[in-house]
Amino acid sequence: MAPEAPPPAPSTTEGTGVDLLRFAAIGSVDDGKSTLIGRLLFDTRQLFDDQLEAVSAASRRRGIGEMDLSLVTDGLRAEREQGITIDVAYRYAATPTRKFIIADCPGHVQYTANMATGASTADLALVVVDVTGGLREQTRRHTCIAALLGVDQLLVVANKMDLVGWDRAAYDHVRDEMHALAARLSITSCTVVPISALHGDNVVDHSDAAPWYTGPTVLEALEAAPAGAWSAVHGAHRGTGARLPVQWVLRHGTRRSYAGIVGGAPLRPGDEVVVLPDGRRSRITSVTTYDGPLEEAPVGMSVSVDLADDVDVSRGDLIASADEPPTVTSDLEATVCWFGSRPLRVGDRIRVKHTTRVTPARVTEVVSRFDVNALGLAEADELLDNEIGVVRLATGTPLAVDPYTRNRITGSFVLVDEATNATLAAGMVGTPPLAHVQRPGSG
Ligand SMILES: Nc1nc2c(ncn2[C@@H]2O[C@H](COP(=O)(O)OP(=O)(O)OP(=O)(O)O)[C@@H](O)[C@H]2O)c(=O)[nH]1
Ligand SMILES: [Mg+2]
Repeated sequence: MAPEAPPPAPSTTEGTGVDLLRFAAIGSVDDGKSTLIGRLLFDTRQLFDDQLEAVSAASRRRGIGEMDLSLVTDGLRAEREQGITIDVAYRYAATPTRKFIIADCPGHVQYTANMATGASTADLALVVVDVTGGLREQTRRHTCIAALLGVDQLLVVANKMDLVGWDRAAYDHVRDEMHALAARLSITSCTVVPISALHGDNVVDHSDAAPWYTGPTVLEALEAAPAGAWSAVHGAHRGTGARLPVQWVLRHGTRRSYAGIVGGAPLRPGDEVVVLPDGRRSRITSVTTYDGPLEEAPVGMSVSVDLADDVDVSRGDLIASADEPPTVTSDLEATVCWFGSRPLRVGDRIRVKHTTRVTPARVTEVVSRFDVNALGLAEADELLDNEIGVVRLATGTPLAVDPYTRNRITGSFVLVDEATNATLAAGMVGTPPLAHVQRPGSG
């Protein structure tokens, strides 16, 4: 099943974006992500009476004494009967100082692809770790995927502290392990909060249970985290010239205009552009929205543009700033998170969905695999389900790409199965800034 679509970015990210924080709850299955999100919403009074009534009725039906707050995001869907989250659930919350878009991701290994979808638009990852079990491989995998997707702030919770009698050593252990992981991924912002999502300690209200902890609650940390950090750090909306992946060609008699969402940098009438992959040059004569013509269209806005020349533009083409064009290539080196049940190997035929273009491709090389436990790249000749690695693809038509670290729209793609159209991988153009693991004897 397809994950629910994330809520769109506000059309004017510049200026108003500062008070909106998007975060994704990630971590291993059953560590308490849904319960924590439910607790956050409950303790900040974001829930309506009918929601509360439905949750408490369902909790009673299932013989759970207290309210099972994981039901707030898991809903009362049939899949909850299995006790796990499958789809990403998006929730919206607001406190007097900030608005939040929350993605509650599934922890189960089988649904890692849905987790990647949820994390792909996040400013911050809320990593939930069950202190009784410590960091699991899945916790590391989720954190690595979030880092590869450009998330550069971690807020970690050592959850279920009630089950270890608020033992400080158990918290220290999780904190030290997470700090080491964050450092390896070059993430400098990593706060670790000891909590009980079930009972609400240190989530919204400070708890007396851990007098040794003097840091922020989860909500305080969320309110203090820099918002929009993803785009600021990676220049998602600043690092490249303007990009307009063409979604539709609109015909008005003999005149044509090209519709899409502005990426990279604002678009203005008069801008010199190239139409890629062919490379024909032209100039933008007008930029229009439903409300009429504009002098400047900001990043994230849906617009249609007219060009000065009668060039042939189709859906899937990219209109880009002529000064700072992307790279046009049929030989793509990229980092992929592979979610296929069969291994990814050299020679595999696959379909690439990049912005509004879909093209067939062939795997020409599996360069390396990222070892989530050793935290480095190692040689590989295939990628198994849930593995992250670097591959080369030969694409049927050339693609106009930017490195993911500069533009997450033109820098990302998904790989889908040729026959079933099922999503098999999330891809990022370029190689991750990660060292190779020294193998024994490799000196
Ligand atoms: N004792 C205790 N139990 C907790 C706490 N937080 C969550 N739990 C329990 O842990 C179980 C799993 O909680 P969920 O919130 O569904 O876990 P999840 O991380 O969302 O699981 P997936 O979405 O399937 O990955 C539930 O039975 C919760 O009641 C806590 O702080 N203390
Ligand atoms: Mg859950």
